[in-house]
Amino acid sequence: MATRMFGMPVQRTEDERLITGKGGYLDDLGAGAYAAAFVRSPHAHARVRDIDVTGALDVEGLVAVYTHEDLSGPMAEPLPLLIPHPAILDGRTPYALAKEYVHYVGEPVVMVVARDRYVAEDAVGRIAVDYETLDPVVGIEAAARAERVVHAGMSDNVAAHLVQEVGDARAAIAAAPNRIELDLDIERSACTPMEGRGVYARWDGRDAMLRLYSSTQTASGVRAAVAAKLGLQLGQVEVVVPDVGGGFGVKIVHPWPEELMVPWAARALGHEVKWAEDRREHFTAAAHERAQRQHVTVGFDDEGRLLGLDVDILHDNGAYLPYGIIVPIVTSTQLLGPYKPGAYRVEFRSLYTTTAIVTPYRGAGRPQGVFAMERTMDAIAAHLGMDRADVRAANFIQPEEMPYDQGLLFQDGRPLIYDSGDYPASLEKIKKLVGWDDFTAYRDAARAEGRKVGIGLACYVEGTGPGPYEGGHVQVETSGKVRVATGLTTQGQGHQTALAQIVADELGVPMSDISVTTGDTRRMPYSVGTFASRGAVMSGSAVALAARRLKEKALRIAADALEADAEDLEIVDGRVQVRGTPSAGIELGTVAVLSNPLRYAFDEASKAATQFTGAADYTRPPVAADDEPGLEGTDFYSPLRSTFASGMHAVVVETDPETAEIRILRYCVVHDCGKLVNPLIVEGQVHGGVAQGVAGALYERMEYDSGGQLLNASFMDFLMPYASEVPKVEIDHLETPSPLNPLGIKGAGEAGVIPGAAVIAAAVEDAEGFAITRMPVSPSELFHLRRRFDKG
Ligand code: MCN
Repeated sequence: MATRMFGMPVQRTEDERLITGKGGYLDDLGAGAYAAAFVRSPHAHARVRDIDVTGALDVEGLVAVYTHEDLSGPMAEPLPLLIPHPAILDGRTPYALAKEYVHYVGEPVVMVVARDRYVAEDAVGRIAVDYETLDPVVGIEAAARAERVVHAGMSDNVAAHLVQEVGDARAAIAAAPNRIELDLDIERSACTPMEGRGVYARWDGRDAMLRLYSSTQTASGVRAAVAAKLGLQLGQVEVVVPDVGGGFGVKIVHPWPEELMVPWAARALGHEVKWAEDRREHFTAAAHERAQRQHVTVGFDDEGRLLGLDVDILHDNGAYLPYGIIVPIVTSTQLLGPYKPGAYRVEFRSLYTTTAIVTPYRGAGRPQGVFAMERTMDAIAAHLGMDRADVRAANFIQPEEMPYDQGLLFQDGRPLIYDSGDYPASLEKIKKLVGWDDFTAYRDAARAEGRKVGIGLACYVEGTGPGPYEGGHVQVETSGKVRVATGLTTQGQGHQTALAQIVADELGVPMSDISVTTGDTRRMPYSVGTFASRGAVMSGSAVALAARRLKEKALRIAADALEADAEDLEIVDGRVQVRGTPSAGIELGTVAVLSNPLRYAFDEASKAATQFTGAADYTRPPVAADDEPGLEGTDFYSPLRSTFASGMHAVVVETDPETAEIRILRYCVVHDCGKLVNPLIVEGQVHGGVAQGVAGALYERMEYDSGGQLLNASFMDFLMPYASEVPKVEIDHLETPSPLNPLGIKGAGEAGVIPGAAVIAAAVEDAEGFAITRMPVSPSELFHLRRRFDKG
């Protein structure tokens, strides 16, 4: 038998192309396209009184200038609210171009199309917009106070309000022998992918087709939204996603205003149009996340067991909510992690502010939830003088209690049920990996030398691989090469490699014979997209099912040709053969020839040459009467519910007694994403996630001033950690297979980032001896905290 590829640490096959400059990104396309640029609001909140474009009209090379007045029909209406929810009280979404008001700095007001980007930017500079400035609403406190409102017609800034309760939490807390309250704060942050957003559109009048390229996380979502807004049928729009230099959630929104305006202008002008976001636009006009204030009240017994937990969350959702309220819903439901909370009550208010919109950023609300829960665990341990790991262990859901229903409703409205996991085993692993039990001696010895070191631990669970569905298409060429397509898109996760590994095993062909296409609606028109760590679970399962379907057909045709029973056949290294008699067989490519009445074969050796294997046979059906011609299989995977990955991080830090610099000495991860398709890829995903977790804990934040101006909208001012600041990550895996999908997989793409703020806060707290309740924490903030603590 050929080696099984599932589970092997195969090097990513796409990387050579990508790291040798052969990738094709959005801005590499459309050399002859007109360029678009946008006049964007310089104010956080204003009424647009007048737009005077005359200054731009004599700029040489200008093609067109558009304002909201040029739009009609669905294009003149607000953008869709993509994920409605009953808790949304007033769901505001932006217009493609601002209509009367602007609600954040960077909101698109005018679109300019020109010969090239230089000309377009010159024209942008000559357009005069007369604004009547209004009061900005910046930050959660200001939004909650509601002295000023963001949106006309609203009496406050509450976009959504949700309460979920299991049992009577307040009564349980009141009756508990111990009680603690915590006020916690996570600041606004954002992902900064290497490549910003971008879109390039071609309108083909001959067949009335829109051909769209977008740097998006959801090709089919963009297709559906653009078709609806432009008054086109789905079949008139094709979306192709080229190589994407990172998404991390920000490219999930569909459509972005620019993603609508570019194809709209391409059709209006009968000419290709392209827009590639610049870095400043990305900082101000794309999406941010995190930003929450949490008030936790917890009641517990003398052994540290939770009796009641009451969490009140204020969430900053920025100026609009085109993507709904996924982030605070995820925080409020997945906050519980691996624990049984006793009675639980959670309430959140999602607030409008005059700042960039908030949509999921890798981890999507979970880093905030884990921060609340894990800070609470540490506070309980401190209160009772218990070991922090023991408090956690006292509250774990046990493996034999799986599947475990937390009694809450998940973001899709279905019950939140953990399918599998072994939290006590993870805890044992992480304690061993980091040397938890030996740390006290190490800390004491370090203190004796005047050094401050601390250790932290944080646990999380993560609902991954949500539905509703994803598709797979597998096709064997007559050369024996296998083409796989799935609709979700790739931003650097290594899907080409991992999906090829799955198909290689299912079909019995070498990986080198398999190519994988993602994010192309021409190959797979129905899809959902890449987010919520769903690629491996959803597309992995879909391509496996499609390959199984194809295999069945291949064996049927081969059985006919070999005059054997299909059940006696197997596929080994791309050859269908009789089990136990390998000499009796035919190549899979030949089966593909037989599956098509034209009997057309492609000669792989000479590439250009083709040959017919005998005359085309029009008289005989290629396969069984009810089969279709061609050796292809398509299938869709649609799970019952999400599968729950989990993990634990432990960190050792050292804080400088004078400068308050925080250095990470060790970063350990135990990770359970079910069966690993490719451990090398998973570890790469964890490393990347940890880098973003460290960034969110120690460096990155979006700093608005009180007027709503983003103060650090460039890499000169936004503090991103470099390789020198990201620690070496030590990883151990636990594999508790998911019973929900055919491969036993759970997602891995967000795991690394989720406990970052919680675990680093815990370690800094341990080093310093006072509570850390606000993240990120910089050296100067730590310095001031020390002074406050020293003063008592
Ligand atoms: N994998 C595996 N075995 C598992 C689980 C996953 O081998 N048991 C592999 C998968 O085959 C895939 C990778 O790990 O190659 C990530 O898989 P998965 O967890 O399914 O996540 P997705 O494919 O859905 O990717 C989305 C996820 C999210 S939500 C964000 S945000 C994120 C992330 O992936 N954005 C990324 N990782 C990123 N990595 C890069 N380089 N760029 C981004 O924008």
